[in-house]
Amino acid sequence: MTDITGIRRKLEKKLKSERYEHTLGVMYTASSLAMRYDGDVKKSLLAGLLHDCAKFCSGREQIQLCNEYQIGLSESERKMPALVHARLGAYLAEHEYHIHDREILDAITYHTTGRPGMTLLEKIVYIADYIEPGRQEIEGLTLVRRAAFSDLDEAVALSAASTISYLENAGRDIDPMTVKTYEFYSKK
Ligand code: DGI
Ligand code: FE
Ligand code: FE
Ligand code: FE
Repeated sequence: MTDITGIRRKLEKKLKSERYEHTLGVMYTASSLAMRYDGDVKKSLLAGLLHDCAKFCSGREQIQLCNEYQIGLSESERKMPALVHARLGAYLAEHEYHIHDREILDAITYHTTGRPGMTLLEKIVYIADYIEPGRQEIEGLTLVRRAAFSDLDEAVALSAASTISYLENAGRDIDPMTVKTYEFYSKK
């Protein structure tokens, strides 16, 4: 039996309060989406709770930890430290929080870039991260929130599109996987 309360206490200590609040928002939003789409509520809670568990330290420290734990990073991940917490998070979920469910670990791994052909749980966490109630109101958020509860794939396409235009405007590199996610879900 997984001790959700114990994991919550541990994360509350490790994460900054805003990050912890975001984590709870994603956890409850993910569970609501699971209710809507007949997903696994418990797995959604856990994946939401742990999705940003690697965000207790900076991108640079996350890369150091990856080296230490021999987590091989892709070229994109070395170039874009913002992506690293997803892969490191899945590792920590397994080795520090003792989650061995592959579906949950994959949902953590792909929560930032998404990927084509995501499982229901992967889509739930990807979208919950984007729409949770504490998220700053950005253009189009209302639309993604509405889509999330009527057409989950449409919501994935909208949120990937919005992430891409945000990164373009900010002049940041875009991971090829982020683009593949958009292409896959916008064609559906
Ligand atoms: O961890 P969160 O802030 O809750 O959200 P996230 O994991 O979805 O995204 C973390 C950051 O990564 C956010 O600033 C957006 C950014 N990001 C997402 N896709 C890409 C990306 N950054 C780069 N450089 N390239 C991407 O493709
Ligand atoms: Fe994240
Ligand atoms: Fe996200
Ligand atoms: Fe997040």
